[in-house]
Amino acid sequence: MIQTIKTTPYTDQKMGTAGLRKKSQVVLQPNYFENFIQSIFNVIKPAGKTYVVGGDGRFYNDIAIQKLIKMASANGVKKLIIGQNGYLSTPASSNIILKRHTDGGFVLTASHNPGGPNGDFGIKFATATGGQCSSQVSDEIFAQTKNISEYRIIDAQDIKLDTIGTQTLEGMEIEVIDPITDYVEMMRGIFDFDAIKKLFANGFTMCFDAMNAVTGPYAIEIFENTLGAAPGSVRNSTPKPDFGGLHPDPNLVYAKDLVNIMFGDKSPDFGAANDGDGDRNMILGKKFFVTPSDSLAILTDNYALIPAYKNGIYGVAKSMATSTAVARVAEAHKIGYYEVPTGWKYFVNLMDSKRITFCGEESFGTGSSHIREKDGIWAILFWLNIIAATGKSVEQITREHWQKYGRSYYLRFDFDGIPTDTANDLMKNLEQKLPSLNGTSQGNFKVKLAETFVYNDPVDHSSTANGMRILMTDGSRIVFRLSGTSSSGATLRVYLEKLEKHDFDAVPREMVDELLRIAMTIAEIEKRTGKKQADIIT
Ligand code: VG1
Ligand code: CO
Repeated sequence: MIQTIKTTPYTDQKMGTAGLRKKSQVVLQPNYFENFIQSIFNVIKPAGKTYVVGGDGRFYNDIAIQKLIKMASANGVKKLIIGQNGYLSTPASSNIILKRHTDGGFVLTASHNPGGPNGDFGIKFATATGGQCSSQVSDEIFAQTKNISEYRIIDAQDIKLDTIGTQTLEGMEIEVIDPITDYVEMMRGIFDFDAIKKLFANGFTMCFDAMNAVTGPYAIEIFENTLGAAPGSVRNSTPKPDFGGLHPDPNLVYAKDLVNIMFGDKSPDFGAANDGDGDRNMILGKKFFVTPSDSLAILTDNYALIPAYKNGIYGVAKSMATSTAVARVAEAHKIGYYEVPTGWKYFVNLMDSKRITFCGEESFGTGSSHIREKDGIWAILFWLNIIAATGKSVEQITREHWQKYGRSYYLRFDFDGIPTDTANDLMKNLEQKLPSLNGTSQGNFKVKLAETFVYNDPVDHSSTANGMRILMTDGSRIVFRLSGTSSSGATLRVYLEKLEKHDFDAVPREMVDELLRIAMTIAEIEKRTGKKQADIIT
């Protein structure tokens, strides 16, 4: 039976860089989740339509998914395609949206943010493109959340999601699918699985850390069962509601067990990790770390080694904050090159219009037009395929890349937990200062251009401002942005890049030290936030 429940609005349901992301305790407030879902429905008019539903298995996934199912039925949805037990990685969900030509999908995740009652919860909403909804759509949804007075839900028992098959709820079809099979098939269609199988058969070793999040079962099936990596190559492979206390963000700080393994004695040949919902990746070799910006450049440079791309690729795109390494590759290969604001949704139009095939972000995100989200396992298979095809190690491949194109030393400095007003004032002050910086000398650098970054989408002609950049005459860069994924307070991100043509063995932190001092001074970071140094450096 359909129930119409009266509710009152919350004022903080604005989506950020990737969906809605909040503290779990905020989402647990009465009707908080329901209000948000009904607001989406009010905008997308879901009657008669089909959606994909899944999540990364974090705390509240199981309860939220039941609410979502019952609300979808009450709002006239024709069909839901749901991952078994409510699990789907973000890339697997995007694949199913496209493969089954659905009208969109929901992934219940706060991505790389920690989970559990004291962690974060979130919702990513995708359209029929397979990518997350545009800012225009999320603005309309936000407007709905501020005016909502009721929502619709079916009063029924919980749906069983543990068995594959089809059932109905008040006329709505519910198809529970294996979340892994379609994804493995897609990967098999892109990469040379036989070559990678041979690599493992010849004794190649890897360690993949699923960080107790959603990609564990995908990784076991692909790396161990299909490609023959030794049993135990995948660690932390069982998704847990609190990720076993891990912070499922694949970087040198949070994936530290994997880093210790890869930098220890007898390290495997290859190391990798994914984030909570499986769209991010970190790549490591023996005692060697590949920055995500370099990874994007290296994958692009080696596209011809991959069966699906060997006949040529369209262009490549990166988020503005990502290092310029891939720009040099695009120039060498004479392919299109685009810089977009931070957030995967900005790549979608470029992929749909065949302007780009590959894209990536400095935040451990890499992907291609096989779907409309970044894809952690895709990036790892790409690296394995390159290694299988060339017989070279991760370090060799990367060093040869630097020899050819130069090395962009690159680090991101995050200043966390800043009061929102303080952060906004800091950015406003900086913006006013930018014009006066043009042409000035800053230490050993000379400013070529200091500006607010504005992206004009070539497809829908929308215009988006995101962050500020100071470009130096030697190719070095300083970028400032406020995070759009923090669940409380503000995070200031300062991205530093120094291009080096000859010295490839320096310590990145030392290489960017002068740029950091310049950035701290120009933005008055210590004076305004009281912080002498960043909280996290990645
Ligand atoms: C961060 C990253 C951005 C990424 C986004 C979502 O956003 O910087 O590159 O697209 O997270 O990633 P922000 O606004 O906090 O800088 V995921 O893996 O959470 O979907
Ligand atoms: Co993610």
